Amino acid sequence: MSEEFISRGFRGRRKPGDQSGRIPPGQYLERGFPVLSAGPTQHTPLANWDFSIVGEVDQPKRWSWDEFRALPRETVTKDIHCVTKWSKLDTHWEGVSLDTLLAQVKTSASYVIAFSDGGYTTNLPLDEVLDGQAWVVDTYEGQPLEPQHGGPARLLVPHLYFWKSAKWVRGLRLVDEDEPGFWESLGYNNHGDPWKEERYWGD
Ligand SMILES: Nc1nc2c(c(=O)[nH]1)N[C@H]1C(S)=C(S)[C@@H](COP(=O)(O)O)O[C@H]1N2
Ligand SMILES: [Mo]
Repeated sequence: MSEEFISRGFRGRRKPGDQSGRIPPGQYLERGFPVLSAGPTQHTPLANWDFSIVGEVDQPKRWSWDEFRALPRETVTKDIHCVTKWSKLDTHWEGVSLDTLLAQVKTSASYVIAFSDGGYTTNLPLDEVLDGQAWVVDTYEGQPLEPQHGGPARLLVPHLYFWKSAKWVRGLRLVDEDEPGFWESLGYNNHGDPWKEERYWGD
């Protein structure tokens, strides 16, 4: 056995806390937190803020800020991946699971259109936002989420590229037929799995 083989094998061994294997193809590790917004930062006063579930539902649902804050909360630690090629590891968030929110409606829909203050939208298959895959978060690293990062509340869908994590989110529209959101209609991939490099239309 050659020495080269032995040392390569040794170095390739995974240690706890090792970051190898956590950066999807084509991505680099970012330690800051870049701000990416297609339009101006939104500043909706909490008194005017609500979160609603509308569309293909038995009965639309609406939560005021206080009602939203009183819902069962979860703390999650997730890696996030932006299509502009940065990834951040172990980001800490708090908020309400979409399981909790969507449990309040009956629906036959298969897709979700998240909509935000400022007009941003993004589309997601319903079965990719259930079972602990998506949250409406209002706290980042223990602090209220800053407006530039989508505060008071944003969507967090960490298993897809970060454009699916709509900032300033105000609700979900449930639909039977999929329809492209803001970036999806401008050439970004409809699905956006970073591990499959689903960046652009046709990837
Ligand atoms: N409302 C809204 N949400 C948005 C965007 C946006 O322009 N408007 N940009 C998306 C993109 S492309 C990314 S990478 C992330 C960036 O979030 P950040 O600014 O907190 O890093 O927000 C996503 N959510
Ligand atoms: Mo992005």
